[in-house]
Amino acid sequence: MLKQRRFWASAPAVRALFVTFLTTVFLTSACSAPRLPFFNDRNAQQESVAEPPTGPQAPVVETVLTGLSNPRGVAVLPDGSLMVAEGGTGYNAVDPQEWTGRLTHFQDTNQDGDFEDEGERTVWLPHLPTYNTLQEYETWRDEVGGPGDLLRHADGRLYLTVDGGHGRIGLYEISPYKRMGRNLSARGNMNGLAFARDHEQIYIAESTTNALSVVTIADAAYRKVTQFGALASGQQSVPAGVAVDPRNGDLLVAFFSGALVIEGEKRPVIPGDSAVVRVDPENGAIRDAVLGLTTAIDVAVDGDGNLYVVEMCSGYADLIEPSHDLFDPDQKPVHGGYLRYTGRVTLYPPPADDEASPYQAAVDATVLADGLDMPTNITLAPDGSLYVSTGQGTPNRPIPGPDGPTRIVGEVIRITLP
Ligand SMILES: [Ca+2]
Ligand SMILES: [Ca+2]
Ligand SMILES: [Ca+2]
Repeated sequence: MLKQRRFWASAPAVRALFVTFLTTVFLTSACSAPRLPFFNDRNAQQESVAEPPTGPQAPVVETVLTGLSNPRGVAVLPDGSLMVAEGGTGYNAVDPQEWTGRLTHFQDTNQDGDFEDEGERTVWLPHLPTYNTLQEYETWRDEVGGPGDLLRHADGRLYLTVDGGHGRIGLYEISPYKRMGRNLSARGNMNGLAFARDHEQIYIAESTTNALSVVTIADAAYRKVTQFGALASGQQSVPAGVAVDPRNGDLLVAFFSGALVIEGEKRPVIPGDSAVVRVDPENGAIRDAVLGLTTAIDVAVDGDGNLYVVEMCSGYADLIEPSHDLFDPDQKPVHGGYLRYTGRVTLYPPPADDEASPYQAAVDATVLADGLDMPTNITLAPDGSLYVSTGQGTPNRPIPGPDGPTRIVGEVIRITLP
């Protein structure tokens, strides 16, 4: 399948790539000519790397934002502009004015396909909490907490989860005038959010309590929908993402899965034990939807019931001591707990009926993008494209990359399906 191609989204560049691609296919198939370089347009050459798609039916994967610090929730506004929550650097300063979690509006005002021009980035909330679990909870992994998932209501208000560690937790309502308002819930870590179909309630994946809950926007009334049990190897389920099936209101929940210690060895991940389940919002009944996943961290469902699943990585590597200096740019490149550049986005068609057996990732997954560096969140835009946040971890920390040492950088990619 398609490897990630990285280039700035610009309409001329996309057209150039497509024309070049068609020309290449035509020449190679019709003329038996020597294989041409895939990108022979100067601009395309500069703006792209990696492998060409496998055919005209392959999805297009573009980097639309780079240089971010732990991008998480993305909301696509009706005008096509983006609101992006960033978890920040993870440096938990004593002075809140130095906190780097934030919420930013990205607007391509000159319509040249990027968000790089003057006035195209407006920071709404600049100093939101940020911390690293390695330092606060000694997890032996490089994991940044802060602003997390983000939803935009039909009335223009935004809902943002913030996990700032130790007591700094909330599901905040933000007005269209950039004001942070009510905190609708402070119950444990709320990794994933989804609106009910009528936008009157918000479903919450609570990773620390292994629960799925719902809060009513009008009065902040709280109800637990269901409680999740242990997974295949006995580890916690850690629900990380939630989506509502627009056809019937079912809830799809991604179980990231928890860490285990087996015979004295710390294992942040048991590959294949992660899953996506389908939950009845009325009675909390749980059915398996996809099994055999690894670190499923978010889900989305489209109007036809197609299920999109984000897996953060395929395994673990290089656990780090809690004394490790994450902010030293001269450290030796290490993965830091999770295997970098092994995340992916996969697609599963709607199940045939209520009795259908669950999908098995190893045989049923259609890979839309892989080799991603620690993706965390997915948003299905009104036009059907998918926005995925990548680059979890301490920004600028040296890590092993696919082509040698590199550094962590937060990005948002867009996947456009054929
Ligand atoms: Ca622009
Ligand atoms: Ca520009
Ligand atoms: Ca989400």
